[in-house]
Amino acid sequence: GKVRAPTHVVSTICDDRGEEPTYAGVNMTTLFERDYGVGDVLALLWWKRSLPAYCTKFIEMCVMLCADHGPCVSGAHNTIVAARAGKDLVSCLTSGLLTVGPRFGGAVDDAARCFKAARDANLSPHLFVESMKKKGLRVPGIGHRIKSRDNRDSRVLLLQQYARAHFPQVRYLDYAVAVEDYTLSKAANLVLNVDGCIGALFLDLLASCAMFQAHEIDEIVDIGYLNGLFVLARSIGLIGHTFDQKRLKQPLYRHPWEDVLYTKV
Ligand code: Q5B
Repeated sequence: GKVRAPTHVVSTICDDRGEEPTYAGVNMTTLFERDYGVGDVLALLWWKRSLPAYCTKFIEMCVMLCADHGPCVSGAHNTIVAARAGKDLVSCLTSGLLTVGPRFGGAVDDAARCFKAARDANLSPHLFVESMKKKGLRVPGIGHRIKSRDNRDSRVLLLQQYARAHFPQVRYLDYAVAVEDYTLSKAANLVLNVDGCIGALFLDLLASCAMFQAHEIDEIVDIGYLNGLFVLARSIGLIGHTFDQKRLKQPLYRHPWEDVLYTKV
């Protein structure tokens, strides 16, 4: 009988063997016939399904709003230093991307995990924050270096406005905002930040768009898809910073002595 030779790779998202490549079964011609955008392509390649338009528009909003946040943030700074050291595009990009983590841009998954666990367990925002404090942990998705109660992050406001107008429900966002109410009573910069807002709203999207089963939502949160949104978005800005530095022919960066405290302690 027929014996299938064992394969070394299993792949389920994209097939390039036919006349046209397909993303989760949708060929290139169809993408354009249906006027699909980047949000639709992301949904096909990340979740192997088409999502309703309000979801793909939200995904595109996340990508647009997180594309850059100036030259002073960790990622852009690393990219700029690498570009000024004469490195190639991929090195400059990855130098910046390597700073994405629990403090900078990479708190989206942990925010989603924490808000989901706390909200699903009916833990009050007060108890949730205090339980994190007892464990010596910062609340992911809360806090910002320059944003505060009196200097709100317009990205967070825009995402909230959109979700409140278009999502069937926003129970995780409401929970995150209640957490923020409590943390703001402690310090003015403990706002719901862009990572936390995307984390909470993605939980709302997954829970209410009727395209994911409960075990799939758990898997998405567990695997950690959502930092991918920040990485994808910020790559646009980091590539921009690389070209900016090269176009401006900026010299090798050296940090000024006077900005370093040289001490033996
Ligand atoms: N405290 C973001 O801290 C930052 C606390 C907290 C409880 C918290 C901090 C934090 C969680 C991780 C997170 C995403 C490091 C941020 C982003 C993208 C960005 C970036 C940009 C872009 C800022 C002072 C006191 C201490 C702390 C307490 C601080 N955060 N307590 N839960 N979450 N957040 N990251 O200002 O008693 O004095 O020891 O880790 O969500 O990355 O634009 O810059 O688009 O590029 O440096 O927006 O909040 O404050 O470290 O001096 O702490 O507040 O324990 O208390 P700061 P620190 P105490 S969005």
